[in-house]
Amino acid sequence: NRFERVLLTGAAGGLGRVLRETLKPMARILRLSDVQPLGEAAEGEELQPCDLADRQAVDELVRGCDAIVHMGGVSVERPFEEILEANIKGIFHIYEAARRHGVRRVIFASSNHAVGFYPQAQTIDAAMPTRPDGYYGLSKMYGEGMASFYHDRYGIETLSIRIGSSFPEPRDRRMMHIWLSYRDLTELIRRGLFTPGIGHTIAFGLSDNKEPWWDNRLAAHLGYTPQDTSEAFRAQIDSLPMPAADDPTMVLQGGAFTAQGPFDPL
Ligand code: NAI
Ligand code: 15L
Repeated sequence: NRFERVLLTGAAGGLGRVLRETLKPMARILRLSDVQPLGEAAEGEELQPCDLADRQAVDELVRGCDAIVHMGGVSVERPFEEILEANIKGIFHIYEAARRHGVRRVIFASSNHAVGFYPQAQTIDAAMPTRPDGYYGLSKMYGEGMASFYHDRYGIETLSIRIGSSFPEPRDRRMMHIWLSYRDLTELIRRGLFTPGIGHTIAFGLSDNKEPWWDNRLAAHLGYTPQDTSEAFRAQIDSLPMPAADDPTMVLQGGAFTAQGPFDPL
């Protein structure tokens, strides 16, 4: 299974730099895009810098691609205006370009912050209402809404991955529950690209961690079975000082994001 040309946005970012390597077998050509420098094009790569807020530029970016792995955008909580440009306008531009150029499959990097206000004590699935924990989480909710609409209206299929914490290692107790290894992220994307008939599927992006907060049964048709687990890091995380019981990182699923803002520039 291989596409002719796959677009990877956010290719200069933390996950994009990893996926630039691991997605290679899934496409003859990977078209890499970001506003930050992308270095030199290797064999099988095309570089196309682009600001996601620029509709015309995104239209050009998507032309000729068979599938899109959309990782680009602001990846933390920021004032609304910044989120509006990169994330909200950005995802609109991506889907409009996909529609215009006949792209049939999108992977959307959603986030746990679309549901960040659920308590850590509650297990949730993808059918439960969103509970965004900021403008960033709201933009991911909007992105999932775009995916749903463009599927219902135009038949474009999307896997929205509500990524937990995808870094080389979990860094605190919260991340033990929601850590997603790079290997498991890559496999989830592969399933999202090549599983037939996914419509708009929302999957939680986590490895095989102990005591997960998320029930992925509604994404069972992907056949995703994580290979890694945060348990490998248990000893080092247990040795960290225990935060207070009411510390935001210990109460709500979105952790510290739930306690940010308000941003008040006026
Ligand atoms: P990152 O911040 O390292 O990478 C995002 C990239 O998007 C950056 O290289 C940035 O330059 C680019 N970007 C920002 N604004 C842009 C614009 N207007 N036009 C074009 N490019 C723009 O974030 P990371 O960790 O690599 O995350 C990738 C995606 O996954 C993001 O969408 C993030 O929201 C999502 N995600 C990541 C998680 C993680 O644990 N790493 C958790 C949940 C979601
Ligand atoms: C996210 O959505 C962010 O992009 C990432 O940087 C982490 O903060 C992650 O969530 C998390 O919740 O740990």
